Amino acid sequence: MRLYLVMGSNNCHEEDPLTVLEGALRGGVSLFQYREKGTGAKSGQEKIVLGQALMSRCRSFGVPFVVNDDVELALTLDADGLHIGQEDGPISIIREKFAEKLLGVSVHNVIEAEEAVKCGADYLGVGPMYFTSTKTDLHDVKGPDIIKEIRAAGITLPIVGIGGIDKERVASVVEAGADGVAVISAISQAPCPTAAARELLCAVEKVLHVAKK
Ligand code: TZP
Ligand code: MG
Repeated sequence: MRLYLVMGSNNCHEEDPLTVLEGALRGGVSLFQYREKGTGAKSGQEKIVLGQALMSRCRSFGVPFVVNDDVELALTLDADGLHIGQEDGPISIIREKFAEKLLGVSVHNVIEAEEAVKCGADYLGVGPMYFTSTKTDLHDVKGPDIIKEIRAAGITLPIVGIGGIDKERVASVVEAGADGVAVISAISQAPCPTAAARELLCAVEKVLHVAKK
């Protein structure tokens, strides 16, 4: 959960998504989510074909490949998991369909976090940590304090913070109790995704190692 890359084709302006993903995997991304959403997003067969190609890159690095929202696509691709939001249907029903797979849930407060835990989520995505223009239907910015609140409520499930995170902001998110960070633009828009991933991972590990001492 240390460095989670979330990405679809429209998050990559300069390079093609496969090149960006490959670079990011080299830099140490530990989990990948295929989030094909928004303007110009692929659908149907094209979405499947890109998903297969991205998944095979992840497999060659031994990194789990998770699909955003799309239950059917996750089943078609035989992905390693699915990530859902609050609007994607009852978590417990989806949990049953993905009994053997990784299930991540986006949460925005303690109540949603507790519900996701109760329904058997494997990890929580918490955000938005900071303002971001990457997501159009953005919830209110919560800041890292929401992670502290979720931890204070006794939730021990793996957590990643998401939303507007760059290398300078990693420490505040991990210090608040996250196991790692999830990013889109900090890697997909970086001039060198490998270097960007390395720096983000380094920033996460720095906090975790300090915490262990
Ligand atoms: N969910 C909450 S914020 C966000 C998602 C998918 C977008 C994160 O993108 P970025 O570029 O890392 O701010
Ligand atoms: Mg969703």
